[in-house]
Parts: sequence; C-alpha cells; structure tokens
Amino acid sequence: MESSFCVNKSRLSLETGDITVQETDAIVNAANSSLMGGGGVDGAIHRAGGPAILAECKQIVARQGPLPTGKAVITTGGNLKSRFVIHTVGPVWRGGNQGEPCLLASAYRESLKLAGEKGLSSVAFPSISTGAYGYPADRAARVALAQVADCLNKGQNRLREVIFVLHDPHTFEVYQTALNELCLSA
Ligand code: AR6
Repeated sequence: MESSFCVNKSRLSLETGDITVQETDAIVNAANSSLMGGGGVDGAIHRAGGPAILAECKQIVARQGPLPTGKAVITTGGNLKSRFVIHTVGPVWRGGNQGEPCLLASAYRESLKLAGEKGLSSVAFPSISTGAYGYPADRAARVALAQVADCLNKGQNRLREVIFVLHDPHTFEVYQTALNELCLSA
C-alpha cells in the first residue's frame, strides 16, 4: 500500500513495509535513551545494519550520555542501503498529559534537523512511540504528519522526500486517515 502528496517542493509518502530495506539517504530509528538497541524497529535496524551502528552509538553515549527523549543523533547505516541511521527517542505514553505530544513532535523535528544539517534529500520514518511505548497510533499519526509537513513547508533543508514506512496495514490506515484530515484542514 502506498500514497503520497506534495508539501512545498517535497513529497510526503506513506507505505507499508520494513524500514530496514529502504533506500532513502537515512532511516530513523525509534530508539531508547541508552542507544544500546532493543526490540521492535530498533532491534530490526541493528540486526540488519550490523555492529558498526552499535559501535558508533556507544561512542556517542560515552561522549554525551544517554539521549534525552525528543532528541536525535546520527550514525552510519552500516550494512543498510541507507547511508545513515538517525536515532531518536519518542515519549512513553503516560495518558497524554505528561508532554507526550510536544516530545513526539520534537523527535520528528530534531531528526529532520539532523537530516538537513547533513544535506540529505530523503528520509524514512517508522511510527515512533506507537509500539512498546504505547502511544495511541491515531494521536501519534496526527502529531507526526503535522510536524513533518511543517518542517517541509518551512523549506529550510534540501529534503525532497519523507516516507513513513508503516509495518502493518492497520497503522497505514490510521496514518492515511490522519493525512486526509491534515490535507482537508490545510
Ligand atoms: N519497519 C518499520 N516499522 C517497524 C518495524 C520495521 N522493521 N518493526 C517494527 N515496526 P517500536 P516505540 C513498527 O516498539 O514504540 C524498542 O525496544 C511497530 O510495528 O519499535 O518507539 C526500543 O529499544 C510500531 O508501529 O518503538 C525502545 O525501548 C513502530 O515500529 C522502544 O522499543 C514503533 O514500535 C521504543 O518503542
């Protein structure tokens, strides 16, 4: 499944699939603050990308400590087709009144900021926080799409394509609905 539309001079797309086989300049990892890997998409990226990613994550943590929620760092893509992995930490869902929407928006914004600084032209995101971290997918989709569209509208980078790679058809449908709402309200 796939759908896409234009924001400013860029394309924002939704598709179902496995983010580890994407050929975008960078893929984004829904990591945790330790940057030492984990389950879900984090585990899949480290498995597919090999040990070079973890080695660089360890250097980053040794230098600057654990990665705070809402921040992002960039490493090699190791054996992946993507040259880079951008690691970000989304919020754990605690009912919605603990700053979760701002922290989730920040995870997307900081990831795109890094992509911009590196001059990348394409980035793929998973649905950050909606697995182990329990963020309701419909709410997360609205935050994610609004933030990415906002960054693309500001046009402060060379990004030409942002793809949301959604692992299952249900999450795809939820993002598709949120994208339709966003387009109607624009
Ligand atoms: N490609 C695309 N999306 C995927 C893939 C894949 N290969 N595998 C899973 N997903 P989660 P979180 C989807 O739990 O909620 C980890 O242990 C998945 O179906 O990976 O941010 C970290 O180390 C879901 O829709 O991330 C952290 O401790 C989405 O990715 C914690 O989980 C996010 O699910 C982060 O939790």
